[in-house]
Amino acid sequence: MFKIPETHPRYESLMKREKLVEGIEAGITSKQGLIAHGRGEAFDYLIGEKTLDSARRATEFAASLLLAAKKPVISVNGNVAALAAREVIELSNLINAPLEVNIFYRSEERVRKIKEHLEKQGAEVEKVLGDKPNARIPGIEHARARVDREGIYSADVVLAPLEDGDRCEALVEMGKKVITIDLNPLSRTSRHATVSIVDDVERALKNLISVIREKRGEKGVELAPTSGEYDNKENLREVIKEIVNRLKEKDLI
Ligand code: PTJ
Repeated sequence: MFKIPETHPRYESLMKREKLVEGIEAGITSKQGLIAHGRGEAFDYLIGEKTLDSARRATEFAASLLLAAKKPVISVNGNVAALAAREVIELSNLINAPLEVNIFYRSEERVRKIKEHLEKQGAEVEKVLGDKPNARIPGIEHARARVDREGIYSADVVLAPLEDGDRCEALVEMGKKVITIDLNPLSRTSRHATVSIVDDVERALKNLISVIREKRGEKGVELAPTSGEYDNKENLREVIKEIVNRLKEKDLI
């Protein structure tokens, strides 16, 4: 790993790049993952590399959905495995949800390596699915359609960070609640999800974990709001407003 001085003003952002490069070298991240991350970085710059209030609201709702879920599943791709393995494992244990390795640029070798990486980081072997897909998401031609019948296929709530827009739509079409984490508020994924958290994947997962811990600790917490009580498109408009206001405050527009 290239040594980045901790005093560098963009230390955290540069370390994410290093993690992805390491992910590629370890065979868990796709090369295309770097391009996808670059797009994410551009949006992160616009939001100021910190969690917006709108993302906090989305996180609150996502936490309630996950706590009320009967069968939650967390989808893991090559970028998520490189950037936030520890966080997805912690969340999986917290809400008792399996992790399902599910990748767009699929190769069986990369699926195996991601699975092994998660297990090395502490995931329980029986909790990591995805290496033996035995069902398909209807209407999707690419590899992310291939899922586990006991995992994404039969889940009622799917947390899918850095998802593909068409599959997000197909999962919603199947009647599932889809929570996504995507720095791009304009992406098809963000627009189609039940709840979109517009934030960096590592920050968003850390926030989700702490909100779930807080809600668990609360007495008599209301656990089951329906998706009707949350307007995802309205929250995405708030994201854009927050970005614009931030740029105005900085006298950039
Ligand atoms: O491992 P694989 O084969 O499944 O491939 C994973 C990628 C991410 C390469 C694949 O799913 C892909 O091509 O994704 P897209 O369609 O480029 O979408 C990725 C989205 O994630 C973009 O909208 C980015 O803005 C967003 N994004 C990138 N990095 C981050 C992010 N969102 C949150 N946190 C990030 N660190």
